[in-house]
This record gives sequence, C-alpha cells and structure tokens, in this order.
Amino acid sequence: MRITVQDGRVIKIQGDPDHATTQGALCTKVSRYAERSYHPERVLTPLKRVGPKGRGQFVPVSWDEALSDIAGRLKAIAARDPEAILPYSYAGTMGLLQGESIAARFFNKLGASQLLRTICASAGGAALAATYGHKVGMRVEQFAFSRLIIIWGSNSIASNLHFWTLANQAKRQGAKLICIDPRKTETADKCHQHIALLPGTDGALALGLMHELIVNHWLDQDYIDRHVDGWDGLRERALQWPPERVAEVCGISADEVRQLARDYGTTKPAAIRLNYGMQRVRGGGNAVRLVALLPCLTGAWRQAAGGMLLSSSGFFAPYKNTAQLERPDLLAGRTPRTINMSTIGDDLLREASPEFGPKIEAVIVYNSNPVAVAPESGKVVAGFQREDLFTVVLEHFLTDTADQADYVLPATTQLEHLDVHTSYGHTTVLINEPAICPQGQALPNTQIFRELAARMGFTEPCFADSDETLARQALVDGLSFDELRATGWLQLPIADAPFAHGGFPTPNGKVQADAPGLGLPDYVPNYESRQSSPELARRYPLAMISPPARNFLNSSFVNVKSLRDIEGEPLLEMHGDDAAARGIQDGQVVRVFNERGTYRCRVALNPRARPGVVNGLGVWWRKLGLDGTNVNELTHQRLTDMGEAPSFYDCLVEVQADSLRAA
Ligand SMILES: Nc1nc2c(c(=O)[nH]1)N[C@H]1C(S)=C(S)[C@@H](COP(=O)(O)OP(=O)(O)OC[C@H]3O[C@@H](n4cnc5c(=O)[nH]c(N)nc54)[C@H](O)[C@@H]3O)O[C@H]1N2
Ligand SMILES: Nc1nc2c(c(=O)[nH]1)N[C@H]1C(S)=C(S)[C@@H](COP(=O)(O)OP(=O)(O)OC[C@H]3O[C@@H](n4cnc5c(=O)[nH]c(N)nc54)[C@H](O)[C@@H]3O)O[C@H]1N2
Ligand SMILES: [Mo]
Repeated sequence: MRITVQDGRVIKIQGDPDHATTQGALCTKVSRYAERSYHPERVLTPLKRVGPKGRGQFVPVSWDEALSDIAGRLKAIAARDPEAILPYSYAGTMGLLQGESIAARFFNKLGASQLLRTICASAGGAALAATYGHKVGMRVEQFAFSRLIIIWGSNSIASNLHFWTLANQAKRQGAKLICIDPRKTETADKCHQHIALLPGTDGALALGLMHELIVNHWLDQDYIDRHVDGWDGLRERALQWPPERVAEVCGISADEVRQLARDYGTTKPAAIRLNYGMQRVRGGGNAVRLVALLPCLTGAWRQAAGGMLLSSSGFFAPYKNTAQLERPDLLAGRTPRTINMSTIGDDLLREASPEFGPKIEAVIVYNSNPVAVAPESGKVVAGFQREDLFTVVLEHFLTDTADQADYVLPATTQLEHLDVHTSYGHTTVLINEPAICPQGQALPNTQIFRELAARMGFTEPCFADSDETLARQALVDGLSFDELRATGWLQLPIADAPFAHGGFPTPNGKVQADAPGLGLPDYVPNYESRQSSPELARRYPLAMISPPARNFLNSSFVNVKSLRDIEGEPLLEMHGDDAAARGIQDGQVVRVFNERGTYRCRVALNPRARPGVVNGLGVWWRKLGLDGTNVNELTHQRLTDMGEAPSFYDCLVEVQADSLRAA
C-alpha cells in the first residue's frame, strides 16, 4: 500500500504499482482503510464496563487505571493457576509484531493456557504438510502463463483479488478458467465453466478425476515413479470412483466429471488455485490431500505455470525467527494446556476437571472478534456473559466481542504502527511503516503488552524490546531489515518451477500419497448431509455455507458505512425451487434454523444458490443483524478430520418464511 499524508492526515490510499503481486491494485475493502481508521466510532481511550455484562456500557478511564486494575486481576488469578487465563487472537492483523511477539512473550512468561489457532486454515495446512511436507505451492505470478486454471473453493474476485488479476491475464491469453464451488460466485460468473458441486464433496471429485486420468492414460508415470510415494494404493482406491459414482455424491453430472478430467489431463500447463473455502468441512483435510496429489499424477509441476497453490506460507518458515519473537523459553519448562479457539463456546462453559484443567477465568482478546466469527455463537455469547469471567479486549471498535468486555483497550491500526508481514498467497516479505500518529490514546498491541508486563512485574529485558528491535529479530540473517526498510518488500529466493524435479520439503523429498501415520487419503462425507445423517436431513434438508460477503473481511469492515451500504443487510441466497417449495418470496424475512439456534435475515432468490444449498453471507456483526444474531448462530463446533479446524460449511438448516413479518 502507498499512503499519501498531508498535514498528518491520510488523504489517499493506493496499491503499489511496483509490487509484482499487487500491481497497484487494492481490494474494495482496503481502499477504504482511511474511512475505517478515522471512523467516528473508533475506540480512542481505555474503557471500563459500568453496565451489566454484554450491554456495551462503558466509561473512559486512564491507561494507568485500566492497566493497573487488569494486572491486579490477572495476578490474583495467576496466583491460583495461570492456566485459567487464555489469550484469544487471530486475523485482525496478521503482522509478525502486532500479532504474536510481545503478546506471546507475555503469555509464555505468565504460563497461561496456549491457544490453538485453528479457525481458518489448519485442516488444509495439515493436509499440505502431510502431502508436500509444508505449506508450499506454485509461485502466484506464474498463473498468468497457465493454459488451464481450476479455481477450486475460492471466490477469488472477492477474497483473493491479486490472484484474480493474474488469472485474468491468462484468460486474455486464451487460458480456460473453471470454477468449482457450490455457489455461483462473482468469480464463477467470469470463468468459462462453473461446476456447482455439493458442499464437502471435493474429495470424491478429486478421486473421480484420478479415475479418469488413469483409464485415459493421462498420467505422467515418470514423474510418479520418481517423486510420489504410495501411488499403487491410491491408484487402487481411485479406480473405485467412476464418474457415475462421483456424480451421485457430488450432485453434478458424470459428463462434468469426464470433461473436467479431460481438460485437466490434456492441457499444459495446468494450474489449480485451491483455497481455504473447501476445507471448512469434516473431510477438509482429506479433500486437500487428494487435490494436492492431482498435479503430481499429471506431472503438472514440471512447468512453472503448472501445479497448485493453496498457501505459500511454508516458504517463509526458513526466513522467520519465530522463537526469537515469541520466546517459548519463557515457559521455563512448563507445558500449559492448549485450548482450541474453534471450540471457545464449549470451553468457556466448561467447569474445572482433571481432563480439562481449571475453569477459564480470564480471556484477553486481541486481533479477533470471536463472538461474531467462532462457530455456534449462542454458546460463545453465553460463555462471555459469565459473571465470573474477566474479559479484556484490545480493539479499534466496540465489536460484538468488545461489548462483552470488562475493559476495552484502544489499539492502533496498520496506518499507525510498525509491522513486518509475510503472506499466504505470494512470496514477498513486506514492511508496514506507520504513516500517521496513533489516533487518540490508541497504542500498538506490542506497547499494551509491554505496559501490562511491567505492571505484572516481568523484568526480563525482552519485554522492553522496541518495535524496531522486534522487526529486526523477526527475520533471519538471509533477509536484511535495512534492505526491507529501504525497498518496502523483499522477494524470497524461490525457483519459478520449485518442484519440476521433485524436491518437496518431506523427509525423502517425495510427495506422500501414503502419508506416515495417516495412510491414504479418502473421501470423508460431511457430518451433516443427506448421505451421512439422513434423519437430521429430514428435519433440516438444506445445506448452508457461509462464505464472506465481498465487501467485508471476516467481521472487519462491517461497520464501515460505505461498504455496508453496498452489502445492504445480512442475506440468505436461496434457489427458486427451494423457495417455492416453502412458499418463500424474494426479499422476504426468513427464519433459518436448526437444533443450535435461529437466525433471521432477508432472503434473496437468485441463481447464485444451487438447489439444496443456501448461502448465508458472512460475517456480519451480530448487533447489526435483524435480531442480534449472525450465521454462526447455526454452525457447530465439531472439528475437521485433520488440523482440528472448525467445519463452518458443514451445516444443515431449514428455512421458513418469518410468520411475524408475514402477518
Ligand atoms: N472480501 C474478503 N476477502 C477475504 C476474506 C473476507 O472475509 N472477505 N477473508 C480472508 C481470509 S481470512 C481467508 S482465510 C481467505 C479465504 O479465501 P477463500 O479460501 O477463497 O475462501 P472463501 O472466500 O471463504 O470461500 C471460497 C469459496 O468456497 C466456496 N465453498 C464453500 N464450501 C465449499 C465446498 O465444500 N467445496 C468447494 N469447492 N467450495 C466451497 C464458497 O462458496 C466460496 O465461494 O480470504 C481472505 N480474503
Ligand atoms: N461462518 C463463518 N465464520 C467464519 C468464516 C466463514 O467463512 N464463515 N471465516 C473464518 C476465517 S477464514 C477466519 S480467518 C476467522 C477470522 O476471524 P477474526 O480473526 O476474528 O477476524 P475479524 O473478524 O476480521 O476480526 C478481527 C478484529 O481484529 C481487530 N483488529 C484489526 N487490527 C488490529 C490490531 O492491530 N490490533 C488489535 N488489537 N485489533 C485489531 C479488528 O478491528 C477486528 O474486529 O473467521 C472465521 N469465521
Ligand atoms: Mo481466514
């Protein structure tokens, strides 16, 4: 980003035309970053709760009063058991400094519970690690030169714009673009073909593609022999998936399977842009393993513009000094329990027990809005409303989570603080220089944890490290902070075709079809589907997915007026046939419900929804919804097959016209 500042105020935000991946473009959301940062509702002083829990009633207090009181409360809890204290953070900023640097040191020194950060990507991450050894893939720039691009489980125009620009370049050069997504997204509109499979059936489709690659002799047997472990077993498994069986499971036609396999097996270079949307189901890990094997069977990796990309973040691992930033040595031999962020609803409501450990007595939330984004939010809210829970939230705004706090502490935005960023879509390291002064009394997360550490009596010199010191510590010797500061970003040294000759980051350099300890991947049906839970499906016959609305970033930007005006209000997209069967009309208010709860919103009958699947666009702030709920009222806390991730898009519901409104 390039920020233009006049008299200390941001007047313009642009993409940087010199950066190879972004090429001068910003997505709609981030181009409104100034509107967000100067928002009249920014929290600009520390706030202390005065009203009942959860009502969002606060009075401003001084930093000193807030920090001293918080430190006092934490000390008292820690004296009984530090594991009763829980940090909760995720994607608000993904920077190395304002994420887990001083914060991690703070919680390590304290001996607090550790947070298992699973809410987004850990099923796919575990699957890539099992298959390739790490989260590695194609260099994103190379997609511009592909002849076939399969965009699989990603609404790239909305959530991965910089990739879309490259895919579009390939399209102009004659490449074929195919989108695999239950929803007819903005991206599907712009592809040559859209395959609208049922949610959670991607593993079956991948097996069917393998079947066709085998029977039509579209395999690169030399690449397989040299670089793939476990092919014989996988081959046998794939041969059990003829197109007709796949069609039945996926809710598509056998010809769609055959044609997709033909395109994939006979076009070179062929690239797959897989994204995290398809791993938010029970079998997400197995599905990613199966898709990740496809380019290894056709030898697509031989060409720079062939292969697949889910995440590039593993490429950064050798260049990041996580231990130096987070200082696990401060645990001093203790091994606190871990709490999975995706089951925060259940865990906040759990009593002390030998298996669980102590009841959670305090939560410190930063860079996250769990009340809106975590599954089964009825339970998350009930947990945060516990009278005996002490909650501190570092935030820019009074989000649904901040409303539940005992203290809200004003944090800086990325315009106001220093940070270093890696990426999961490209391969450059970036610096985030502060462009303006902190607004009001806001402080960077790092500084808030420094001040808290001092009041807790933590005397280790590492708690005094400045942000610049942290930035230098974040990178290993191969990358120079001074060079980064001078140029804005540094490209990692990665070959254009990194796996043309194998060399995957597994112990023996080979792709693991048969992964140690896991065996072969298979199709794993959803927890909730007509096939796997027919009784449940009789009561709740519609599958609901909840991908992000185009103009929001998870629950960020929902309160930015110009963006919310584009989205309008929370919507449920529904197919005309499903609506007709229920007497539902376009634009009507509906009740969407299952055993976990009820969510009311307006229905949009439109072709973006396929029959049998409804799309509840997310992630709205609960308090801006019709009756103070959002889609996560309906999602559940069961975890994926790998990586212990949530299965947001594995969810059955029923929909009815809202009788209150209809009357
Ligand atoms: N505008 C916008 N951009 C974002 C975000 C945002 O909230 N808003 N979030 C950011 C973050 S944190 C992330 S992790 C990435 C996520 O980016 P993506 O991985 O691209 O994920 P989503 O956009 O959540 O979902 C992608 C698509 O998956 C589809 N989908 C749902 N279930 C299935 C399935 O079972 N199979 C298949 N094949 N497709 C399925 C959805 O309909 C959706 O269109 O985007 C980032 N970019
Ligand atoms: N139903 C459903 N639920 C989902 C998803 C879905 O597709 N469907 N997507 C999931 C995914 S992919 C993800 S990644 C999670 C994301 O969930 P979260 O990590 O909670 O992300 P956000 O909702 O964007 O909330 C981040 C908060 O951090 C704050 N913030 C931003 N920068 C800073 C900072 O520098 N300091 C501090 N202290 N605060 C800051 C923002 O104001 C914002 O309120 O949600 C998940 N939830
Ligand atoms: Mo995410």
